[in-house]
Amino acid sequence: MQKITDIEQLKTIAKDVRRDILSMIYEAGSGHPGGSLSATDFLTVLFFKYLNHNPKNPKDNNRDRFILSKGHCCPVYYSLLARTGYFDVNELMTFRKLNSRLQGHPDKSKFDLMETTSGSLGQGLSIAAGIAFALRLDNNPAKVYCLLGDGELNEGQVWESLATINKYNLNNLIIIIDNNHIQLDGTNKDIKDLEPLQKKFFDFGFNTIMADGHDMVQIMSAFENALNSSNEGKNNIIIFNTVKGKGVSFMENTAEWHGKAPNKEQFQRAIEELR
Ligand SMILES: Cc1ncc(C[n+]2csc(CCOP(=O)(O)OP(=O)(O)O)c2C)c(N)n1
Repeated sequence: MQKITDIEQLKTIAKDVRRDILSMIYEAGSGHPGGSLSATDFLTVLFFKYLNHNPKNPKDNNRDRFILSKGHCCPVYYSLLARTGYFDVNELMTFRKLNSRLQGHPDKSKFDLMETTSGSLGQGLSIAAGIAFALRLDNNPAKVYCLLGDGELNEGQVWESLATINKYNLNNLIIIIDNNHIQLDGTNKDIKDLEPLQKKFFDFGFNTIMADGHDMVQIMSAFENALNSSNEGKNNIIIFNTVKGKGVSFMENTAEWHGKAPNKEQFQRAIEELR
């Protein structure tokens, strides 16, 4: 796949992805806009610039693997799969419809180009660690990227995986946290505060990189930093500080838009803002 390195081009794609997210959720009448919009900028950079993948041969054994542990945010994932060429963009409008491949959470049994089914929070990192271990046993140099929500870190299984990744030094795995500070019905601070996150990850043996998840330059240097450090044999986590609902003024920084579809008027307003 041809990589895109131009920042203005990446910003334009991110806008298209945001419009896809809103259109899919509006058309379906349900879905999760908040955490999809917060992850749009850094995932656009990942899918178009850093991830080594081949949409023409999705199961290419040399592909980097991407695991969306916070599976409810699949609108951004589906949009990026379509826009990088895995399937037609028009298929996005079947999101959450009966018999569609694009279910409300990624379903590998319907869509075999995914690495795994996800949606039950806390499990994706264990799967990613297993894949990273297997790649290493096969002497396969591919990387594994795993995206978790910051609320998802409340799941104990995540911390078991971190201990395992540290024990086996699975430095071919790059963990990404979408640190938007809000989960389903409130802030992390009010629900189960895990700050200071960077210190906790450090104590678990990780090189932890922190960056603004909406600044393309910072996003790129975070990925470069993680890849260099991974090649030097360290375990890496990138914390992207983000805004839940980013790009749509009335969705920003609120739990209200974690998992709700806009009505017609709200949808039109949102699309207008993203023009
Ligand atoms: C095991 C499990 N418990 C509860 C849920 C319901 N749930 C879906 S999303 C969510 C909040 C996730 O918050 P966060 O990880 O911060 O996601 P983001 O803000 O990025 O959308 C919850 C509790 C779930 N999917 N899985």
